[in-house]
This record gives sequence, C-alpha cells and structure tokens, in this order.
Amino acid sequence: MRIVVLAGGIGGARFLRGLKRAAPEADITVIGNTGDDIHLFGLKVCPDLDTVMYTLGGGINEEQGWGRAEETFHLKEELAAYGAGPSWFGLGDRDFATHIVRTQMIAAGFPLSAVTEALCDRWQPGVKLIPMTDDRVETHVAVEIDGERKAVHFQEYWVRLRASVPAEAVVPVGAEQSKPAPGVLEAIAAADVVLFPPSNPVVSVGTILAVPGVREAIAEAGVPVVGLSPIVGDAPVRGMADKVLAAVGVESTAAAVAEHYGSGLLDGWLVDTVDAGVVERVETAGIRCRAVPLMMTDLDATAEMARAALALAEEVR
Ligand code: GDP
Ligand code: FO1
Ligand code: CA
Repeated sequence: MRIVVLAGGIGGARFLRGLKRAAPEADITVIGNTGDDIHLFGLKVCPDLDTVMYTLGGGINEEQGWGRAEETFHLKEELAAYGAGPSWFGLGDRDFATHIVRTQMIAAGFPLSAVTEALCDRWQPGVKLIPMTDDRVETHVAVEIDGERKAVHFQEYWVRLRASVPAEAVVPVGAEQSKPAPGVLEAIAAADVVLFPPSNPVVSVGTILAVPGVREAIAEAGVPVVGLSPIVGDAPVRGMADKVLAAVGVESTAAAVAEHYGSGLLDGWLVDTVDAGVVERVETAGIRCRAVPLMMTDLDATAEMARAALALAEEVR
C-alpha cells in the first residue's frame, strides 16, 4: 500500500512512528512542511523536516520533541558571547552539523529535496521524506505589539513570543510562486490513501496545501483522504494551533477544523473520544467521522490511531 502523509513537526513525526508500526509493509511518502524554515547564522534550518527525520531515525530529543538527543549548546554560548544572535532559538551543537551540511549542499547547487534525501541517508527514517517545495517559503505572522502592527517570522512568533499576542494573520510568504518539489505530485497521484496526521492545520498542513498544485493533486488522485484531529477537547494537545486557527477565523474544535478542510478535500476525520459529541456535525458536513482515542501517549496508542485512520480510509473508499 502506498500512503502519502502531509506532515508538520512533532504531531506529524510522532504519528508517523505509529503508522510505520501499524503498516510495516507500506510504502510511506511524507510531504514535509518547510514554511517553518528559517535562516540563522547564515545557515538554513528546517525544523519540521528535521523533526520527522530525527524522530523516525532515532536521533530526537524525546522529551522536547524537537532537536537532538544528548545535545550540548557550546556553539550557541560562544555565539552569544560575541553578541551574535538570536539567542532565543535553541540550536544545539549536534543539530548545527545538520544545518551546516544542508547549507553547504544548497550553496553547491543541490535543491532542498536532494539535500533532504542525502541527510536521510544517514538517518534512515524508513519513509521517503520530501520537502513540499524546493523554493523558499516562509510563514509570517501579523501581530500587534505596543500598538504597532508588524509581521514576524513564524519561529519568532512561536519561540520568542511564545504566541503570547494574538495572531492577526498568517501568511506563507512565497507559497503562491512555489512549485511542488520533485516527487510530491507523483507520490500523491500514485497514492492509495492520503493521511493528514494530527499536525497543525494552519501552519503545517495548511502551508503544504498552499503550494500550488498540491490540493488539486489530492482531489484528482481520487483516493481516500483521512485526517486526525490535533484538537482534543476544544484545545490543541500542544503548541499554538488555537492562535493560528483564530487568525484564519476557525474555532479550536475538532469539528471546525474538519469543516475548515472541507468535504471537497477530506473524506474521513478522526476525533478523540472526548469529542464524540461532534461526530454528527462532521458527518452533516459530508465527512465520515469516528471517535477514537487520539492521544499519542506511547507507540502502541499511536499505532492504534494509525490503524483507525487506515480502517476509516477503507470505509470511505
Ligand atoms: P509542529 O510542527 O512541531 O508544531 O508539529 P505538527 O504541526 O506536526 O503538529 C502539531 C499539532 O500536533 C498540535 O496542534 C498538537 O495539538 C498536535 N498534537 C500533538 N500531540 C498530539 C497527540 O498526542 N494527539 C493529538 N490528537 N494531537 C497532538
Ligand atoms: N522550539 C522551541 O520552542 N524553542 C526552540 O528554541 C526551538 C529550537 C529549534 C531548533 C531546531 C529545530 O529543528 C526545532 C526547534 N524548535 C524549537 C522547534 C520548532 O521550531 C517548533 O516546534 C515548530 O516549528 C513549531 O511548529
Ligand atoms: Ca512546525
């Protein structure tokens, strides 16, 4: 079975671990969000691609969910001693090596998709990981600080400001002009099922869908598209999905997120058992809906979620 997954960082990566367990024989292609990417110290950092790569490759800091295990921060401290910022972004020594290799390869002319493949040669994530695009796309968030409206990079909004001010708009800068990376449309066209993991619907899945051609390819593939809600009990399990959903006028409920994707895109939607009350509303919107436990507390629970998603895909096929 060929499965395509549109993934952000932690939510996507953890779900993928469960999916690999649930469907060990499947050929899994992950289309990764690159709207979170940021250039720091002259280096290209791809948080969501790296989170998927490290999580599936065994190099992730498990507690944190991002960055490397057994990390040290000497380089960051040395940079700070020179007053070289930003100091608010936690780049560790081991992680820096990934960004150096990536940036060197890009400077040598390799597209991000080829660089990602090369990095995955080391990590062997067990899936084909493709960035959504080789072009530069950067998610910016419009905020008002001290009465002044300005746009900040998504990482600045989340990591520096901790989403402490309302997001007034979320813009994937460059998305409209971007092209899907080689292999993205091909993987979607060849898929037997497309899954939206419990990733952020705006700044992860939404950004991937903003790459021209991706949404159309999914619709044209004519295969089941099934998503899992990142919103449980009217709040994100972690992160700032509530803030960025508000920016696009969507309430933070499992039902509203399903309606936001819409029946033109989604065939099936899984909500957590605490949200069983919204199943009827989602089905009224033309999306088959089931309530199952959706907390990725361990690998077994996550694999069970993946099985439920694949079972729902068979139901709507
Ligand atoms: P990010 O790029 O690291 O923010 O990761 P993603 O975009 O892939 O996923 C973020 C989303 O994952 C957040 O909106 C969380 O609510 C959701 N999430 C994290 N852990 C869980 C979980 O155990 N269950 C569910 N249903 N959602 C989760
Ligand atoms: N998240 C944080 O909350 N603080 C950090 O300092 C931070 C550094 C960082 C470095 C590399 C990387 O790949 C990810 C990093 N993240 C950090 C996580 C990441 O930026 C966010 O969780 C996601 O992009 C949110 O969608
Ligand atoms: Ca992210």
